[in-house]
Amino acid sequence: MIWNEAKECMSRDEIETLQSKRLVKQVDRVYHNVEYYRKKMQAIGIEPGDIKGIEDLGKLPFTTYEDLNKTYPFGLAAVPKSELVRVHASSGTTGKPKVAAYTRKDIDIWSECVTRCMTMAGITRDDIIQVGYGYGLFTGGLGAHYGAENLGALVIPMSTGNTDKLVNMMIDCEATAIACTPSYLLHVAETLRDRKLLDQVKLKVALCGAEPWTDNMRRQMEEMLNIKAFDIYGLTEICGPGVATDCEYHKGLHIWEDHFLPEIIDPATGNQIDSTECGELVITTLTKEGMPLIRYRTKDLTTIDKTPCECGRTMARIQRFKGRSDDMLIIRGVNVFPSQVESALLTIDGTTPHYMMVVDRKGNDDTLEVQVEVEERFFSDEIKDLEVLSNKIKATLKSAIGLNAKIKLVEPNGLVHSEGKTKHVTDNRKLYE
Ligand code: DLL
Repeated sequence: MIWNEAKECMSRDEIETLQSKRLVKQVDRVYHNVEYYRKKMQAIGIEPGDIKGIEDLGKLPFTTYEDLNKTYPFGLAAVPKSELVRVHASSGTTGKPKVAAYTRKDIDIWSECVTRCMTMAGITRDDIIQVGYGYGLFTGGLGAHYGAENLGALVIPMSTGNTDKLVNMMIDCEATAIACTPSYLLHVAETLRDRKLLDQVKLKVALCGAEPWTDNMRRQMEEMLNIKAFDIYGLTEICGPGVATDCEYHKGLHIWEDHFLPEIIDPATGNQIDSTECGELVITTLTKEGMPLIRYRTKDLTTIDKTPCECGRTMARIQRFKGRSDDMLIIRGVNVFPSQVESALLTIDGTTPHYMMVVDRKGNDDTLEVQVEVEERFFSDEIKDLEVLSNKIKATLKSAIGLNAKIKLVEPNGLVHSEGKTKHVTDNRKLYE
């Protein structure tokens, strides 16, 4: 089933004509309404009149996290604050969070996009869907929630944090669909198995995203729960979940090109490359009013396939991600930059700037160990001092990155000190295929 056939099945010509029209309008809006963009465009000698269609996209400047940081929180808003109705945010590097601000219409379009994704996964208004993404500043919970309500499904807004309760509600309310991170769904499946409840589950479908996952994980969850699992992609800056999803043929994730204009660039040079070659995904929001973004560098590495899909949709497909062009990690669904860990450590007396983050997956749970070199004196002092320091580091990291890490204190020079680019992360999970 297709939610919005008129849009999802346009011919390539129709898609590009619409994109061109919307791009011209969007560039004109940001130029006149957002001083930061106007200055950025003026700096490279570009005026709205120079952009006649998508063929001129490459003339426009990129938007990066640094731009969001400089203009935090509302410097890129293209409407007065009174027209904004919501903000969401996710972690930045060491600076400010990445904030997205929405008008009422932005929320409606976002909901439409999520509804399309849900319909693509076979979810209908007759379904009972549990939303197991976090509600709050993270876009997952409210994004999935509004999309499901727009579809007319019955929504159970579970959020995260209490798996036993989620499992009880799943059985009692006879949930037929679930939206949560893939690693969490595997954890839910194990809980159901351990509580011997698997035969009472009525689930048919799962919509998983917010972190990379593999076909192997898909097979595992499909077999354990007897469901079909779909991949949903999105990022806070663009709106949240619902930028793209895979259909039943699982040959890439259809991106809603009437709202998000994708391109692929070489992350090293910034040059546009053939979209069938792997590079960084760059997205321009074509209809966003609150905080429109021009050529936003997602840092996600992928390719784009514009050939028609067997499902009948004509919207291009981005392939499963090959990695990121920066060092962001997603641990238990939480975005973490090593630089956040580094600056948190620097605030603690007794630690040195030498650290290593070891990320692993035990069963289906991500683990994070932070190994930190500390000053000599702690090792000659009493064990109790080491414990105090370790607890302090743990608490500081928890507040900086929102995750509980295991702390391992290391004597000076106990970690490898490289002369070149120091490696601060060992990720033993194999999440990108
Ligand atoms: O993770 C939005 C979201 C919520 C997507 C719920 C899907 C479901 P952020 O916290 O801003 O937003 O993180 C965005 O997460 O740039 C990717 O690196 C990664 N990511 C998101 N979805 C996927 C996916 C939400 N399906 C960053 N596969 C993105 C791989 C994903 N990576």
